[in-house]
Amino acid sequence: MNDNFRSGFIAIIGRPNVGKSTFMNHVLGQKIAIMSDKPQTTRNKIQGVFTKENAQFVFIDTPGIHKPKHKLGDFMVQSSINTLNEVDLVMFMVNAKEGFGKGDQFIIDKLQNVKQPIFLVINKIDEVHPDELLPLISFYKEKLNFKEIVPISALNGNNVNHLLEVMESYLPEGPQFYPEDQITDHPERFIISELIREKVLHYTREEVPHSIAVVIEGIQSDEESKLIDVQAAIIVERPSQKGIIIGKQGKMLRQIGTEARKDIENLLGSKIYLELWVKVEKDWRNRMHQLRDFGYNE
Ligand code: GDP
Ligand code: MG
Ligand code: K
Repeated sequence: MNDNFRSGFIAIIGRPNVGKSTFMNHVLGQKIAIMSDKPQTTRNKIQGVFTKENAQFVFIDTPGIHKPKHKLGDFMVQSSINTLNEVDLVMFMVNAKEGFGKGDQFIIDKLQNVKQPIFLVINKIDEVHPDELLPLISFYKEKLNFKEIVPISALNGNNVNHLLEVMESYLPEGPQFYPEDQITDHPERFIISELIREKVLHYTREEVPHSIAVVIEGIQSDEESKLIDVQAAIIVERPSQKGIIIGKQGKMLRQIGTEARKDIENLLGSKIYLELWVKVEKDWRNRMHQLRDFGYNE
């Protein structure tokens, strides 16, 4: 046994769309956290586990800290902040291309009280000229006492290995928490629901807001036919949204189903039969007592 093994929990925070999920996926090499060009796609925490010879990194992709607009927002912010007090390292990701915004300041204000080491990761460096990087680093140095500032491109992997090496040196000596081949501790049903949600958001564009949820109502696998049967409900707030998702003669829902099924089949490595339908649940975001049913069980 190796007695210099390091292990720890790393929270990834940052404004929506800075590239947190892309980073996770690059490190883990599989589509686990859901990527999208729309903000707030990732609402639950996803633990991705990366194991190398002498270390294990347990990443927590937080739902994002931002000024809440409704009760669900409050819940999400609080959940993210609580996470920061339980981890060994905080990775705050910003976008090299977009300027510093109120959203970043909000997060930095929250970080003032965090005792754990905080890394600033400047992502999307493939989108800026190298000369722009140094002024950016000086700017952020003034904002908070970051332990390290590391520029990367999560998309093409530039400098990601360096970041992992620096992170490793900050992890405490500790045990291997998870088996080597484990990359997520989330049940498949959560990942399936996120893959479906991603397709809904993608195909409906701006017409359907993030106020949708996908609930997996059942999964049965048939040993003989090697087919997995999944029943899922897409929850919307208004009948008009239901109409958009179903589309003309059900065309939109069929397209969402087909695309989601392909991703789920890739993930699980078996044939899927996906039954999808749409339900209207008025104002569900503000009904806290329902949150548990939708998987927000913090
Ligand atoms: P999250 O909301 O922070 O999880 O952000 P995502 O990982 O979903 O990324 C949002 C968008 O930014 C996606 O379209 C990504 O492809 C894109 N993106 C992420 N990282 C990079 C990067 O390093 N370079 C570029 N050019 N785009 C990136
Ligand atoms: Mg994300
Ligand atoms: K996103």
